[in-house]
Amino acid sequence: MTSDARHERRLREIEQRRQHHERAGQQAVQRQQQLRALGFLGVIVAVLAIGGYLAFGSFFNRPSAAIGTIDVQSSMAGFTPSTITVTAGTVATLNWWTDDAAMHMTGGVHTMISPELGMNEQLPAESRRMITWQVPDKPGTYDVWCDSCCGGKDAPQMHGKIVILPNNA
Ligand SMILES: [Cu+2]
Repeated sequence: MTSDARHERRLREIEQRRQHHERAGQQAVQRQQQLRALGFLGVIVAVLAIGGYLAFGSFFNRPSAAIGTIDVQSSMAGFTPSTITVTAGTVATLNWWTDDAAMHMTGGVHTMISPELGMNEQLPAESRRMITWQVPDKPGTYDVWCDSCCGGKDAPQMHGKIVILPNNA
């Protein structure tokens, strides 16, 4: 074998090794890019999952019989709205609130009283209470009143109505 041929072969070997290294390098870069893409996808999935949980989590966690939250304000004018409607046998959530100061009310509270419904609740001045109420399974229209301000039970404006609809579910 001539020295030229040996030299030639040596050059070929070097070139092959170089190409091999290059391919390995490219593959490593591709793997890195794939990993990065996977990581990014993972972040997107996590964000969607967390967002979905925040948007629907409380909804899914509600008791199946729950209806929407009912806002009720107590004031010197009585209950606003003066009639609330719920469904028998469901869980109702009342968001009960007042802006009134304590000095206008006996004991510093508004009350929500309905002996027929076993209801006797108090709401401190300038506050808000969430009441989770298991609505009794007795459809009808019930009287409810506040007995701690403005004449109480004797004053017509201190009365409201709770309408319990039959549960057809
Ligand atoms: Cu009151």
